[in-house]
Amino acid sequence: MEFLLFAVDPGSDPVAFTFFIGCMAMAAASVFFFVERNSVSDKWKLSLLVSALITGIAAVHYLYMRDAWAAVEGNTTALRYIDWTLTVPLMCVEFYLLTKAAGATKGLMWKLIIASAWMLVAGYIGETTANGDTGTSVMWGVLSTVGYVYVLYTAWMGEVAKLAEASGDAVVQKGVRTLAWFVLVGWAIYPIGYMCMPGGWLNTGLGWEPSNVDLFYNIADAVNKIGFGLVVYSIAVSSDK
Ligand SMILES: *C/C=C(C)/C=C/C=C(C)/C=C/C1=C(C)CCCC1(C)C
Repeated sequence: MEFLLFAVDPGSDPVAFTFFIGCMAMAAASVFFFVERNSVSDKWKLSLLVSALITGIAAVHYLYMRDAWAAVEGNTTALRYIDWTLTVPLMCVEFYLLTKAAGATKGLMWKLIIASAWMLVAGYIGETTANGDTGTSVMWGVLSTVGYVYVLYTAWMGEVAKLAEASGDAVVQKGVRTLAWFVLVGWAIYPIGYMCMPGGWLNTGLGWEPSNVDLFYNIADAVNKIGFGLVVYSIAVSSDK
């Protein structure tokens, strides 16, 4: 019992609390997207299923990460990156599905997936090998950012943006632009968390605790995974009207 209370009491351990609430929110979002699949037209069903998968995969990982946090405080890195390696490519698939009618190719989808995989592999190496060394942390952080900037560029100015423009569909244009904002603002929360690691810039510069790594990642995941899904849902609903 004590264990359970510890994990849901925001006062004694705010990070543990965000794991708990994150798990519930992701699970609820999954049920919502999955059930709402039935109320949108056929062409949107796959997009809503992908939204449900993203939050569903996260819900399961949060269940395990919450336990890992309680048992070996802070050591959630492997689970975290497994979660991201599955869910971030699915977000790239969402961009592809939205712009497919306007001519998006599988090639575009794979470019986004490879860039985001690069971003995650470099981030994982940084988190697991830096061991308090600022140079290592910064080097892998910068290498990771190259992948991030590629996705950002594609969503704002590159192929995805051009295809949305060419679609001539105001709902798709607005939706893709909103998702691009998520990539610009929501995804930018992750490097802030990364920089809280021992040796990271915010850790050495401002003295931000390494426990903030998980706090920022949990907040970012809730914003991005549930937010992305809701945007896709609202695109489907408005375009069906
Ligand atoms: C659902 C999970 C998502 C949307 C995860 C996104 C993760 C990132 C955008 C991570 C980015 C990073 C950098 C840009 C540099 C430092 C290392 C990372 C991996 C934290």
